[in-house]
Amino acid sequence: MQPKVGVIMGSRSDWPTMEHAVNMLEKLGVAYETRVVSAHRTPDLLFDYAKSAADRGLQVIIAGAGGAAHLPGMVASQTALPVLGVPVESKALSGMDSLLSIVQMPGGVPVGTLAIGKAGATNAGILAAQIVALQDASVRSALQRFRDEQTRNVMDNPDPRG
Ligand code: RP5
Repeated sequence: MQPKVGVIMGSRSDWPTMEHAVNMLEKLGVAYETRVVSAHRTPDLLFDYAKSAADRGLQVIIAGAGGAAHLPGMVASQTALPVLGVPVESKALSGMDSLLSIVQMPGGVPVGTLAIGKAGATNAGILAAQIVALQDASVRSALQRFRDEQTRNVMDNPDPRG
């Protein structure tokens, strides 16, 4: 299947976080591709990836990075596709560095920034699916089923003690 979502990250070390985005895309039946693309270690690859993304059929890019997390912003500078940024939890500053790097884009080049870590990656997967669902009825149905299941899980288990 032609990938509609690109899931990229600055390092293999980001995978334990970013796999949660991929897990959601799989659950929701969204075709995706995933790659390591580093803003500072492979800048030419970053430019090629971002510039060719729309022509290759991608509809949205999820970019995760930690520390001086310039990957999402640099990707956004090279494509008109929506870019969702996931701040990876860094060891030194618990992801606050990543969050502030990604969220503080100057007006004019937006990055939709998610929460630090697993929750952010999970929600990036869901948001990307919601974007794809605007033109894809089967993903729309999968999203509705996912929401119904979440609601049912809460309603069926009202006692917090288990
Ligand atoms: C960033 O530097 C990556 O996104 C990663 O979160 C962080 C550390 O990378 P490694 O040194 O673990 O490769 O570019």
